[in-house]
Amino acid sequence: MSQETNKNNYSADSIQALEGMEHVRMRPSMYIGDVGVRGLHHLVYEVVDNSIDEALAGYCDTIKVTINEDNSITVEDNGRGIPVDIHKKEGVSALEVVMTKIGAGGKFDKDSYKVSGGLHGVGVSCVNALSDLLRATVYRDGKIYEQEYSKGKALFPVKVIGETDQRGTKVTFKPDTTIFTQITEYSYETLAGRLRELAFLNKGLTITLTDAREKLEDGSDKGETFFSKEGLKEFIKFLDGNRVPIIGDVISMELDKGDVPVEVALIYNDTYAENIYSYVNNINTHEGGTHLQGFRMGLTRTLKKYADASGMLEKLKFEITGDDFREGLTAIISVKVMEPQFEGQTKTKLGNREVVSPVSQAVAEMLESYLEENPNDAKIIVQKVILAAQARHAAKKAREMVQRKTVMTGGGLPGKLSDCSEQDPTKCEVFLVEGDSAGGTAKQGRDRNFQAILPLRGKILNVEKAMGHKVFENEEIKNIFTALGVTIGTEEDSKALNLEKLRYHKVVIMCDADVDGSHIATLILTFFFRYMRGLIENGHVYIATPPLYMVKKGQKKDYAWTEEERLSLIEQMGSGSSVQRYKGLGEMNAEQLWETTMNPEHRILRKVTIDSMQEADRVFSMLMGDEVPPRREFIEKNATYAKIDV
Ligand code: 0RA
Repeated sequence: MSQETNKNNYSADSIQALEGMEHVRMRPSMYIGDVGVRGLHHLVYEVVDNSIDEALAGYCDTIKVTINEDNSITVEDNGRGIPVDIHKKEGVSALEVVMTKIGAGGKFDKDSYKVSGGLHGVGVSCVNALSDLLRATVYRDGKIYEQEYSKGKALFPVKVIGETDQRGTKVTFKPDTTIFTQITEYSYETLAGRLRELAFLNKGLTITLTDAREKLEDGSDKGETFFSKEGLKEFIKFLDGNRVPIIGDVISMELDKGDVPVEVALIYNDTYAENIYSYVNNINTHEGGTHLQGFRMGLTRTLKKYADASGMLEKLKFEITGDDFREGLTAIISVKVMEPQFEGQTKTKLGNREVVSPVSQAVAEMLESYLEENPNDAKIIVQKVILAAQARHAAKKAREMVQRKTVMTGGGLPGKLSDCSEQDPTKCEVFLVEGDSAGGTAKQGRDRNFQAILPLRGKILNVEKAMGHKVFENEEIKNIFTALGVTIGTEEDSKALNLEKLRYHKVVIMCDADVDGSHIATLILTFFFRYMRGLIENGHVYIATPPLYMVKKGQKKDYAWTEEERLSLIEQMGSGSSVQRYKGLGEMNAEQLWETTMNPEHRILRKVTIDSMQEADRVFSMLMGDEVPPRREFIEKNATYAKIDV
């Protein structure tokens, strides 16, 4: 909904406004994206955003979020309190206007620097419309005011319920379960993730999360406090905590260029991966946009200038490209824009052209002075860039070899691939199987009409730690590329992924259900994450889940995937049953493997999705990095992909 529409709605009469609330209830997805997990959590963010605005305006430094026992949510801040005086035009309190008129927001305060706002920026009235019950409590001018609403309609005029010496606003709402039908429970982890992020993005602000549904051993509620003194600098340390930095410290800065406040923090680590996160008004702009463009320009221009002047490039026989400056780079860029224009498929791409130059100037200024003051770090960065350029050059050659081979041999499929007979990719599946022996069993057990098998020998290359050209020289990886029919790299973009010729719409990773198996699955996933992210994003990647046990009695046998299932099967079959623990795929015969793990009728396939890029990246870097102890512990405690598999 555009700003214009908001204003029109605001000045419209109350009948129309009521229709506005009805419309939200009729078409909730138009306002909050969906009525699933995302939409449910979005309600919280929408309310929190109002308090963040109050903090950005300089009147509030603490926000408390509580998941109550009945799964309602309370958001409380210590700001000025939403005004409760009678709104001249509407004839009701300002609080009621904010809560019941679509698009009223905090807009009646012209001076407020309203830059926050949820992805859809719909305001708290939408939350109200989608709540069974919402209670607003305002602490202001020595009094406590209260008003309640149901499905967006006020139940009574604002009333005074007591006296106070506090200031602030408290909103409690219970999502309407006739609208949020599939998912009604809040996830502590999801809320914690977003609130932690908001604390990093708004330094100095204290945000607490309490989960009253869960008691700790001492009887208190589970909870956390998020506070960041240094903002993005600490955010980078959090994101890159599992990687080894190659420069002394995080480079960070804050600059106000023109009307655009810019905050940037970056570090170089010893990997070859690029991780840049960008935000506009606290919203993660997954699709990038003009601020990211400005960041890249500033970074490339400044580093190139420095590298040229250093004389270190003299022996390099080819040009350095933008990509080369971003290998091993982790960066966060956060800008505040008064009237952001969001574009792109998921409306997370900033379109405002006027943002490019302030950002690129700010980044250039910051980097220039950093490089001057830290010549050792500057040298390390330039050396890293040169290595990246050389590796890219080598990778291009290696890739051309792979692709030439594919073209020349007319599709030249890998010898190890047992292909299926079906030609329509949408109906085809390929199983990437750990080890030749399990591969053999899978080959016997499969339905050859639509299921192909590609055995992978042992552990595949850890791409997180390998340079680009090594990746394309790796036999197993070359096999995956050619088997899938996927190519990467065009003249303009060396990392562009071409999925047009994808030969299978389901790519299933099938590994042992043990620690080694999940390690291998993670290696393959890391490879997809870094080199074929589109494959995951388009929902083509799955994980097969072989059973852990077979319970048998006489001729009767059944399989169990969990401890509970095992126990319940033993109970069902009664005395005399025996249990076989499957340590690996190799212990199953072809028929068992088909029945339990490959047959679409019975199998459990888990689709891999990338819900939170940052979390996925943190998990991958931890699992694949040098730091062994956290990795072992994590693999042993979790299914490896717990965090990326939703
Ligand atoms: C506009 C004006 C004033 C307060 C607020 C907005 C306000 C809104 C929210 C929403 C959640 N918490 C909030 N806290 C404050 C008051 C202006 C004044 O007192 O002069």
